[in-house]
Amino acid sequence: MAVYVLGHKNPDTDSITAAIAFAELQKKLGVDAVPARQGDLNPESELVLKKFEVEVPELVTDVTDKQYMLVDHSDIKQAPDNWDKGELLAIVDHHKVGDITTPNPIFFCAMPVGCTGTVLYKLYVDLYKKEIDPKVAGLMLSAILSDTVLFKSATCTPDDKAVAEELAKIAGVDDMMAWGMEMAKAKSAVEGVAPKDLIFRDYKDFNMGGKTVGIGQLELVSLDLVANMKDDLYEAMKEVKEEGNRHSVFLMLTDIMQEGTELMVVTDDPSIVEKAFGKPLEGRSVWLPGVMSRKKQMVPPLEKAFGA
Ligand SMILES: [Mn+2]
Repeated sequence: MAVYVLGHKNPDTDSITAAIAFAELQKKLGVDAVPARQGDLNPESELVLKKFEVEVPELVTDVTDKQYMLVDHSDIKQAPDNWDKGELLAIVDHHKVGDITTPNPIFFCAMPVGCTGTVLYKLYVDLYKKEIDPKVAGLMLSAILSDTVLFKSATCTPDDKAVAEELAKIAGVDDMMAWGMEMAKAKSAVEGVAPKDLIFRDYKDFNMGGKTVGIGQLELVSLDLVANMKDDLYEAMKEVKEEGNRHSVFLMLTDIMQEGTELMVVTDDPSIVEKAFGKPLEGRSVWLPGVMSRKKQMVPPLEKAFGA
């Protein structure tokens, strides 16, 4: 029976490539593993798969009666539909431990590093002593560059950098920073994309103190790229909030060159912003210098503010 390997909903490059890389590792261990994705590829992931000539994983959004493994998440809100009606065999992650549980013991490996790709490298090399195929190494390297925002994110650790250098050698990527910039430009492509699609491009729902809180993020080489789209984005955020019965919707407009985030906010409780970030909302947004990571600089202070 095939074992599906899945990243989170609204997949980013790490979720797509980690599914492929972990499935490849499982195959080397004799498991009939199939990489899958829970949604469409973003422009950056498309570029990455094209560059390393790797096929797009198949779409799987429901795991009823399936055996499966998760990468890059362990939160129910980001997991496939009917996650509890299939058999979960493994989780490889680099986030806080989520709310998924299992009736049986499983393989569970999470590390506080910048990318699932870094954890997978350690599984390949340290735990299972398997070779990484050059194409797969290229995917894992790309995920590290993406998740750590070219090593600038607060989530980036010395391990991520060291592993990226090893992977670049295996993949034959001579100038990884140049490749990272090429990816960042693809990630920044916003022109002609519907506002709601931009919100959902890299979006996660969280349960904070019993309330549904959505956080989207656009990583941009310049905020100028969205300067004349903010009205439309704001309207779309209001729709997203209504449709999903959400308490709040946050959109991080992250400037990776200036290294900060303009946080746009639609919420039932505007005071939550000052509670979380020590700075009040000015109109519909607030500028947060130095903030680039949703996982490390957005989710923890918001969870605290929501009393989750
Ligand atoms: Mn990740």
